[in-house]
Amino acid sequence: MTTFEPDFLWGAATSSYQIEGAATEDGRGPSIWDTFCATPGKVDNGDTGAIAVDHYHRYPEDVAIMRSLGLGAYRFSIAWPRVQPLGSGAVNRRGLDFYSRLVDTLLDNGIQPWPTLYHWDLPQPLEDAGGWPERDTALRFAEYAQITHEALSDRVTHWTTLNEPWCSAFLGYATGRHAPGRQDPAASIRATHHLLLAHGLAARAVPGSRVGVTLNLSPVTPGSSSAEDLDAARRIDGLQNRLFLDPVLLAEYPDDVVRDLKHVTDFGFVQEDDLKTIAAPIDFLGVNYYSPMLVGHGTEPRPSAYVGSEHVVHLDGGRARTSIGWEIDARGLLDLLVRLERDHPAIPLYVTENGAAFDDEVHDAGRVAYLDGHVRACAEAVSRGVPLKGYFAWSLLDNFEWSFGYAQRFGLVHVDHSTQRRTLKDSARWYADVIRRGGL
Ligand code: GBH
Repeated sequence: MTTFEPDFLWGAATSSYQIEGAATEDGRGPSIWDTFCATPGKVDNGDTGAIAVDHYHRYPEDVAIMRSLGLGAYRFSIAWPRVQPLGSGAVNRRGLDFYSRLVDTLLDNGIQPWPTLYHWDLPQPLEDAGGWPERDTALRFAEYAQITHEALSDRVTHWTTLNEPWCSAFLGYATGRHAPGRQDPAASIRATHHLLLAHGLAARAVPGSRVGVTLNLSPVTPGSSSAEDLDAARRIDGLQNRLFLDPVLLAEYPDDVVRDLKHVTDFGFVQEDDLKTIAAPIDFLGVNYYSPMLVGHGTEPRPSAYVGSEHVVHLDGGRARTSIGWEIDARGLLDLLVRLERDHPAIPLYVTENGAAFDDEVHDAGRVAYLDGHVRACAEAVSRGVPLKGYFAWSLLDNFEWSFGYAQRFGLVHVDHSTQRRTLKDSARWYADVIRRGGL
């Protein structure tokens, strides 16, 4: 039997736009995802998060489900356009009140609230003013963080600033697969810097609380030991992992990445002291892991999220895939956690997302096997001395899976998207058992 320390935190995660719905209720302003979804061709099937899984109204039922699973913590995100409909200035009390009710309900049920301040729903007026490529967006974020912290910090102890800034920057501003759908490589690097700056400013704006940031990280393996493939792996590791880890934890941008990006942008937008701000002390690092990466050198350049590295190709590792097409490799999570401990010892780690899309309605053996393998990888990492303090399954509920719409289901709990009926999947029951036993 594999057990974890009794204080290991077991949770599940969601995000605001993916579950809340109620997009125009109680004074919420539009976000870039409302706009993106309304743009024909951007989201499969024309799906939108306008209703999503109606969590805004059904949160008492959802918290009751969390309690029945025995969750120790619930990771959710706060929608900035509910708190500040224009992204700056006026505060919308009714928006904050929703999160206040949610937090109270969680605490009444013995569940720790783990809010993330930004999971991709930028207020549209800030995008109209230039979005993340503009420095001002980071300053606005600090203000929003402070407002939200003031409202909830009497009950919330752990704050996460950003979810996956890589996605916001590169999918939002380089490939355009995510909102706001821009395709401007130089802008994606400016966005990266201002997201990181936003993180650092917000980390300072939550005094007395524990604070962290969640990154989507992945081990990157070269397809062969050829010099070209090794260089491809170095480049992708740089853009996926070190471009975010190094400024946050070491107060520097990796030289090789800056060099790789030379023909895309100089880093002239970095102002004095920015890196000091970005490296504000944090109490934990959140790690989202789904799939490893295997890369090599391609002869023909092709458009890529990895800007400046258009010659890199993504190779097939030959493993089984989930329904969204991502390869399944629990070993990748172990390698990643061990590497993080090696490169950045002593920073407490939490897996803040891990999970799989499968179509099965309720008897989801594939998801159980995926989660089982990855929880075992976590146990192995702990046994090797990695300071891993908790694990959050993605996701509590089937939800709006961004540009895939409702077609891809990551939930432990099935949601019938026409009736909003919730049904526990086998994976939810399996997870409840893991939590009850404190391991596998
Ligand atoms: C997370 O992003 C998000 O935080 C969450 O909102 C989302 O619902 C969840 O994951 C599931 O998607 O095509 O094989 O090269 C995940 C970020 C970035 C992970 C792209 C997979 C591509 C893998 N993703 N990446 S592959």
